[in-house]
Amino acid sequence: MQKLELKISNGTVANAAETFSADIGISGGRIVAIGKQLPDADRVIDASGKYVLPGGIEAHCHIEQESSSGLMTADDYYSGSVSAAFGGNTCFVPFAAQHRGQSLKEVLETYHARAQPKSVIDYSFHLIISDPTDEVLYEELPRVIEQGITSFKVYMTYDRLIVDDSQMLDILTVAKKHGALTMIHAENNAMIKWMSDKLLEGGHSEPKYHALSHPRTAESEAINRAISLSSFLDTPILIVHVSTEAGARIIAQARYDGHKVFGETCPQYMFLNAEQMDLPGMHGAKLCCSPPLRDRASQESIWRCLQNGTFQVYSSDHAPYRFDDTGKLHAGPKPDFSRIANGLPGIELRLPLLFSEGFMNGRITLNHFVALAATNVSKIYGLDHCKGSITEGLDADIAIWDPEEKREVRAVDMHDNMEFTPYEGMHLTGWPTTVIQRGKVIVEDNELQACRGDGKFVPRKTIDCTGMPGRLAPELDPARNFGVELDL
Ligand code: DUC
Ligand code: ZN
Ligand code: ZN
Repeated sequence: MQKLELKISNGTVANAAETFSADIGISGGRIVAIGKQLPDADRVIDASGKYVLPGGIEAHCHIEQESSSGLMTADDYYSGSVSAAFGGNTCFVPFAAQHRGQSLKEVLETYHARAQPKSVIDYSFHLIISDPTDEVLYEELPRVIEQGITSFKVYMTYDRLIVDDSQMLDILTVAKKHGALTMIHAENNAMIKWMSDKLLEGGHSEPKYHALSHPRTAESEAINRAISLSSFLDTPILIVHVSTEAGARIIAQARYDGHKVFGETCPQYMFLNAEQMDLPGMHGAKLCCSPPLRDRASQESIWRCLQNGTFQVYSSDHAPYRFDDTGKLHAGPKPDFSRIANGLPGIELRLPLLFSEGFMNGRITLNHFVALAATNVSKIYGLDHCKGSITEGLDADIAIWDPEEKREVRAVDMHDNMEFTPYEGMHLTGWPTTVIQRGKVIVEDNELQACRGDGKFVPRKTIDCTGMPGRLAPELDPARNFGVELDL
């Protein structure tokens, strides 16, 4: 074997299924050898006492994205990707959001132009679809999927984004035909509006009432409906940012029943609760997100559902809005809760929180940590041909974690463009101290070693349903519907 470019020696390597002691040899940006007594290398990193893990893949974050009302997130592709890298990630999949009237071509040109010159880590996009015209559905979407953008997000709430059930069926049908995965923001729009009106009529306008205005049942009703629609067509969906036990139970039951349903949760639903929104003045706005924070019992159920596999994906839902008129308070200094920008920062802390409070505290194994950090996402979102595990032939995307490193979380130490973190003051044990992307060190000794634009767009594979359970609804199955073959 030729001389290696980089060797990581003496570490404990973990993938989603195994943990072992080995050195990793890297050349040409790929992992080329795993074992002992590897050849010499231009550079050797000694990982004694450390864990050598696949680089994290952040699958849900809002970067340099305008909301449907035109508000820009605080992070662009530079600050967002730098923050992700310091949190142990080597790849992320932010959203490219279609606003009504826009073509998908225009949307993707915009997001490629935003990401390509700035991102320090590899990236793809999920497409948000808010205007499923015939042109979008039958001309543009198939082309987008061919370009390797193989997942879409749709909203069941928000007036400028919502798709109705019939539009959802159309989108799911296209996704099924072309092998894409549909991600669903599941909340019942009417219930949220009704509750918001009642609360505001009653004079309850402070930020903490945002949590009440999104009832738990609004989430579980919409999850149930989304699963009914997708299982009717027998096409896979992923319910994003699940916050309630009721919602998680519906997902667990659907998986048990043999439907192609995946679930995602986020650190805010495990580490934070709505009581913390009861702050003086407008400070509770910092914790406004949708779905909202719930109570302590919900936090425990969400942890349990992460442990028991109901959720396969754990993402930050980083949606950074500063506590000023560029973000949270864009509608004025004292807006009612319904006009506060929704979303929390967390891209840098997603993995340190789970490593410390999940793995180090014994709630999940190291292998489960790796699955949630990278491997599950790589499989579900079609990245496993190049990323998501420490395997010969894959990209050398690696995070070296020091389990002895203890730090207090402070907003000033974060690398995003925010001035607060909801996790301020937490003491976490275990941090990613060296991060390597395609064989190049990008974070080391608390310093960024990567340049703007070092990250590359990664085309993703279509979803492979082989081995997944599921069946067509009888009404769509020619064997059971008088032989009717619908053109789906
Ligand atoms: N949905 C998200 O996915 N993120 C932030 C806010 C929202 O409604
Ligand atoms: Zn959402
Ligand atoms: Zn989100």
